[in-house]
Amino acid sequence: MNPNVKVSSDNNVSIIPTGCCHDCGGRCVLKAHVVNGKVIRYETDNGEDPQIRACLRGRSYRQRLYHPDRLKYPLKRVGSRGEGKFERISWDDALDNVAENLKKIKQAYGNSAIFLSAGSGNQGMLHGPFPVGLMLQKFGGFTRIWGIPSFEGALFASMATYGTIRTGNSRDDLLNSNLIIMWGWNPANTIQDPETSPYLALAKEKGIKMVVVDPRYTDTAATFADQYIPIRPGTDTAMLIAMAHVIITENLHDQSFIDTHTIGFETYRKYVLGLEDREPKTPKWAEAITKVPAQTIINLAREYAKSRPAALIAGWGPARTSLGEQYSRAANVLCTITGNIGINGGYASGFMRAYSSRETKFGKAKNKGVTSRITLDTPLRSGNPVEDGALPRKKSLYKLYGGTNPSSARIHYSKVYDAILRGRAGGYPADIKMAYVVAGNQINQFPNTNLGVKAFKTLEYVVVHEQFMTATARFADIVLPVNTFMERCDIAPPWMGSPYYIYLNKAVDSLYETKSDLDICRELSKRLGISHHIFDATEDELLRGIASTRDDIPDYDAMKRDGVLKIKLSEPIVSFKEQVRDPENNPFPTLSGKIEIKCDHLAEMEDPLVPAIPKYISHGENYDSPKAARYPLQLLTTHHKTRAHSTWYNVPWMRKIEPHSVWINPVDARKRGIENNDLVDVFNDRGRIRIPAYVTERIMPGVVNVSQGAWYEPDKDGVDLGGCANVLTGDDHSPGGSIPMNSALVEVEKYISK
Ligand SMILES: Nc1nc2c(c(=O)[nH]1)N[C@H]1C(S)=C(S)[C@@H](COP(=O)(O)OP(=O)(O)OC[C@H]3O[C@@H](n4cnc5c(=O)[nH]c(N)nc54)[C@H](O)[C@@H]3O)O[C@H]1N2
Ligand SMILES: Nc1nc2c(c(=O)[nH]1)N[C@H]1C(S)=C(S)[C@@H](COP(=O)(O)OP(=O)(O)OC[C@H]3O[C@@H](n4cnc5c(=O)[nH]c(N)nc54)[C@H](O)[C@@H]3O)O[C@H]1N2
Ligand code: SF4
Ligand SMILES: [Mo]
Repeated sequence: MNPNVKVSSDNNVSIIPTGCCHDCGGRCVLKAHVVNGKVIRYETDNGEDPQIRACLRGRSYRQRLYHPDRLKYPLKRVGSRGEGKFERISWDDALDNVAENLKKIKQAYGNSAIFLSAGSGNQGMLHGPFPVGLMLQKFGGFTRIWGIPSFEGALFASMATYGTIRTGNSRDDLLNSNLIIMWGWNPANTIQDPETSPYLALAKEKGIKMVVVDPRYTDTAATFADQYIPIRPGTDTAMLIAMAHVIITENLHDQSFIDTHTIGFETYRKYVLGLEDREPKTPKWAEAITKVPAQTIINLAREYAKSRPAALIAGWGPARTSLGEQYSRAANVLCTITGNIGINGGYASGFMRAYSSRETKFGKAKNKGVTSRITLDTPLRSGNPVEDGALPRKKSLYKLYGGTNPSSARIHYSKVYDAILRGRAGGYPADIKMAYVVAGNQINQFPNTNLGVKAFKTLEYVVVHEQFMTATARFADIVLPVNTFMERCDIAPPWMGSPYYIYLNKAVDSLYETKSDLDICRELSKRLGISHHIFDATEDELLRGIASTRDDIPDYDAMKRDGVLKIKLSEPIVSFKEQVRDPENNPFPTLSGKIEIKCDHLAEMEDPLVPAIPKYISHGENYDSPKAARYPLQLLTTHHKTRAHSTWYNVPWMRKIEPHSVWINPVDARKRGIENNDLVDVFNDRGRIRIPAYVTERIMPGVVNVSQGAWYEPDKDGVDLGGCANVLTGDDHSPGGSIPMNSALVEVEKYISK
């Protein structure tokens, strides 16, 4: 019998410590109660604090595991591409087909024609895209993306300002703050590590004031906030800069912190005060842009500067706007000039990683200072033969450890469809002929879905590893059915920075004919004539090997037995504590060794849209764009509490909790004759979706919200009856890489059936 299995008193039920690890803001403990090879219920962590308790998505996992629509057998396309007509075939035939087509494409066009669409569906360290990437690497390489939709703007800003992504504090440190500002951050829904909401609840009990700045009155605002400030999307940079104006003009900034730890304050001060452009960035100036009353801006600025230590947590949502990196830079600089960095209860914002358990012991040396000086002529190495030798992108912060995906062989996330359609002739580094999709729902989740449909129709070959017939799987030539984390073992690191690991023990045998991504690659690698020890080793040997690269996993077997390893910290993690306490011996890992309010590496990009200091520049589909005349509403495409992207959308319990809808303010609804629950069309030049309206004051006038992840289901006229937000989003990106998924202009009208 499996030594991990705990047998309960009635002797029929085995309780298997496993977990949940989609890309959902958490990674949580699930204890599967198994009877006769079937999960009959789940429990979660009832152990010692902090408990890593699963949310309702994890608790509903039986409905996903045993969903009648699980893909059961390999499928081969019989209709035209995207039509969704398939026939069942054997594994041998399916794998032969994939191997043959990989070889054919490689021979005809070279490896760069193979696009690996590696999604976020499995966050375990062994399964999911990892074995596929390795296999394709051994096969001669593949083309991939740069520009992570989650956080590319915040990542770029974090590297430019601090030279690192490790800028967060552990959540227990929130209790040391006098004020917590949650800016475009909604952890009551997006989790952001399972211990975040419990610590926010403790902070509230302790009487710590909390402020939320968001165009929506979120569940976080409703649950925790003492003050809620609605703001027009895409304009946060203006408010942050106006707060700096108040702080500087009222002499509330921390001059000695600035003198010791930063460079470039004077340049920023001149911009803020308008000494060069004759435009002082006053609260009144910002009020006209943001719709936040000047007095509210003044009060928040004073309160933040005077409440030290105070935590300004700048979420990634507002960085998913046009020029989103300016917002993150402006927030980082506000944390800096108030001296809220490197101290308990303060917060640096930035990328916000706290505990480093995602990084191996080998990776840790990276933060010790800049060691390599890469220039624009330095050929880069990556291990992926298609990328090897490529030069850095000029706008990649390439001198900073390649922290923002410097290779010019990659294609930006937003531009994959355009690259498929135009290839090298359009200036892209590859002519893509096939897509290898694993653990992702690209058609649904990449911006500009209708362009994606057009692009995918032109591909010669598409293979998809999936658990369900997603919008993307419908475009495949071959669909390979994959098992879930209940049906195999894996290790999951935490989301962002809580100190623990989850060990996911296999709870039941693989259902139907499903296999793991790793097992599929074992079979395919034989057919492709490639070898790597990973394809020969057992799952347990591989997981043991992964664990051995971490110095914070002392006992693999204990972790496997318990299903969770909670790492005890002697004190809260506070990023930059050493840099602030002893700057002589601990430079910041930037090029100057200081926090860069002004970053010369940005200036070298010679692009006015990425200035050396953070600036408010209205850009793209902002509220004041000429397009607003036709499409006057600003669309947000937030992360929905009942799903992780498109995952869980087909789980009935989750759909009941909060049906998919477009949030619209009563003022905007009334103008358009729309009442609550009316079926409405949300549209722009890129497409049209048809879903019910949720008429609510929880969203500010002028703004609507369609949470991302609902399944794309076009009717015969191309109207998406599923309500996929990306039918409406554009395929641009800013120079720093942020993807403007929250900067799309739309109109809404009541649907009247003909
Ligand atoms: N339930 C759930 N949790 C998740 C996920 C999920 O799909 N579902 N996905 C996970 C993943 S992969 C990621 S990357 C993270 C994403 O986490 P976030 O990016 O933080 O999540 P969002 O919901 O997109 O945005 C957070 C808040 O920002 C607000 N916002 C959007 N634009 C603006 C703006 O211009 N200004 C201001 N001030 N606020 C704005 C939104 O209204 C929203 O309340 O969440 C993770 N957690
Ligand atoms: N408009 C808009 N679009 C967005 C966002 C936004 O804020 N607005 N957010 C973006 C963000 S932050 C992210 S991270 C992306 C996420 O986008 P994706 O990475 O595409 O995430 P999902 O839609 O959840 O698709 C994951 C798929 O993986 C499958 N899967 C799960 N486990 C496994 C496995 O072990 N193996 C295999 N082969 N498949 C598995 C699931 O069934 C699911 O279909 O979406 C982005 N898209
Ligand atoms: S969906 Fe995420 S937060 Fe919810 S139980 Fe699963 S891992 Fe935890
Ligand atoms: Mo994400």
